[in-house]
Amino acid sequence: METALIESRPAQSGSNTQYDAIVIGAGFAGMYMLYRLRQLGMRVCVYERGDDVGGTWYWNRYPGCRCDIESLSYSYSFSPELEQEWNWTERYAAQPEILEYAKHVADRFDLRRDIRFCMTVTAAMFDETSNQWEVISSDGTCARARFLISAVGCLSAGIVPDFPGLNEFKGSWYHTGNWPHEPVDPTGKRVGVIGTGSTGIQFSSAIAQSVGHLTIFQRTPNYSVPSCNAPLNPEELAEAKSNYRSIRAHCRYSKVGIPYVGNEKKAIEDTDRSRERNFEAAWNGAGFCFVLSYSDLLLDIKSNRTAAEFVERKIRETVKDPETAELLVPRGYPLGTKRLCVDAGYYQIFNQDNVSLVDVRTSPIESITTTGVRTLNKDYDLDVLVFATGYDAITGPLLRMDICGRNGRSLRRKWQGWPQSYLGLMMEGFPNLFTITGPGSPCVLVNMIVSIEQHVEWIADCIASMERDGKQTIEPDVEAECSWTDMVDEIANSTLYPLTDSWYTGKNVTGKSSRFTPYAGGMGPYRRYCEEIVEDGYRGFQFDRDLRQTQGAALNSPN
Ligand code: NA7
Repeated sequence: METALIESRPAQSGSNTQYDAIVIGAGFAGMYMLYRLRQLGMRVCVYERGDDVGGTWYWNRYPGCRCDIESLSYSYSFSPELEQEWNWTERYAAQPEILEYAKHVADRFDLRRDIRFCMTVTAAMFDETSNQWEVISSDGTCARARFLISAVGCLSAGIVPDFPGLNEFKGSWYHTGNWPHEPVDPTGKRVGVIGTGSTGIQFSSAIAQSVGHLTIFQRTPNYSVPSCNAPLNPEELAEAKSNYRSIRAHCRYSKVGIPYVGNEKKAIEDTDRSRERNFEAAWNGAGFCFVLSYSDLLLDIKSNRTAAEFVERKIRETVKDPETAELLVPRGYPLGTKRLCVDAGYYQIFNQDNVSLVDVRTSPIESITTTGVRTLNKDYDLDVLVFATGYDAITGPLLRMDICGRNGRSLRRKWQGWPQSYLGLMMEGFPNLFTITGPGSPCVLVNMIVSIEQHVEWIADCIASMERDGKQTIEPDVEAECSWTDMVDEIANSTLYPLTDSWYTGKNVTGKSSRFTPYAGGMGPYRRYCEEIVEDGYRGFQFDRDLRQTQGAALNSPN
């Protein structure tokens, strides 16, 4: 049964307002955090940059935008009533449907009354005399709260490369992560897309039929597999609804937070024939789970090669022009170490006369002109230019804000070398600041909603236990933080991920320190670890830390 909401005190607007907790962001993480904090009877305010809920799914409105995790598991599990009343229509939900779901959740739980929309948090300072966070927002107002919870998402700080001349472009240009709310009709137009990650691939596949001409500027080819998306029929939906509790229970302790049971076999130990059969079956139905078709694809380079060769062959078989096919074949990095893309007929669009591929590795983009894109070899005239150029992932959205903890120590400075965090949840020197899906947590490697729910519930339980025990502050020890960060690193180094430059490693951002950020040990093991820490009296955390100790730790800290 759903827990009844305890009537919470309403948030107040205006300057110098006092709350029990401030949450930054009203995406899936922020909405659920608000719901749980209200259950504790807390006065909560959520600050949201957009004018409605939804986070990633609010901003990413580009044609073709769709989740690569199946709808039945990419949804909240906390409310059985919500599960039963919502009907997903497709195996992989498109952005408009996910946004509708987010809005439905906001309505159903009356969340909007505690959300301040169109408010960007610019800075937050911890006041040690009162143990309060002071939070400054874009309108210059300041609010105070004992707890500050970041729910800013991992992929919300979009990057538009600094090409000279962009301001002079006479056509329209957009970043996919900041897509206009009014419809953009590409019909018959000359459209250019820079970037061939998940977003560029989804966007290009969706508009290729309707545009006059589509020019895709590719720097690195990606591995992409068919989504095999399809409508969900009433029987499938009914079956899932009747089994939701066991599906959710499985997801919580699974490796990736999805109901898919991966193959325990190693690719390298299988016969050629059986491997071929297995890859073919995964290609024709597994979508993103293609990467789970053997247990060692992300661990063993030889095994990985077998999967990579399979996909490379599919590309060559699909794309009729051999030169284009060769340009599309990824080289020099293992499959899946840049996030595996899931498409709706991407390779097929290159057989259309109105689609061309430009290799900007051999002929780099030099500038944007008034009429289009200038590469080293050629000018391309365009009406619309789309940047599918990705994000300053995981840490970017946090560091856009000026966050200062004890002794005025800034998070930007602390994370100059590497984002140190304990469990991806808290940082030493930043009391009562929680990060939902922060660096060092499984975040982007698993079903994001499962990851969010686990963090939100851990944070809510932690705050509830502090209330019970009369504790004012919590923060991790420097030792716990260092050893967790080392463990994240060690696990990453046992996989193939760090071999590749990607947004997982931060290499896509000029000047960003490069190391694989997420915890790659899996959702289930991570959840168990977090549970053990609580059972062990919040091992590695300190409550009501003695200030003199903190100053000592700060002096000894390299950051
Ligand atoms: P990604 O996966 O980071 O892709 C960005 C793409 O943009 C990628 O192909 C980049 O090439 C390309 N890019 C970036 N900067 C440039 C410049 N300056 N010139 C040419 N090409 C450039 O972002 P997405 O939005 O597609 O996906 C992010 C995640 O969102 C996705 O994995 C899902 O989890 C959801 P590069 O590879 O760096 O050579």
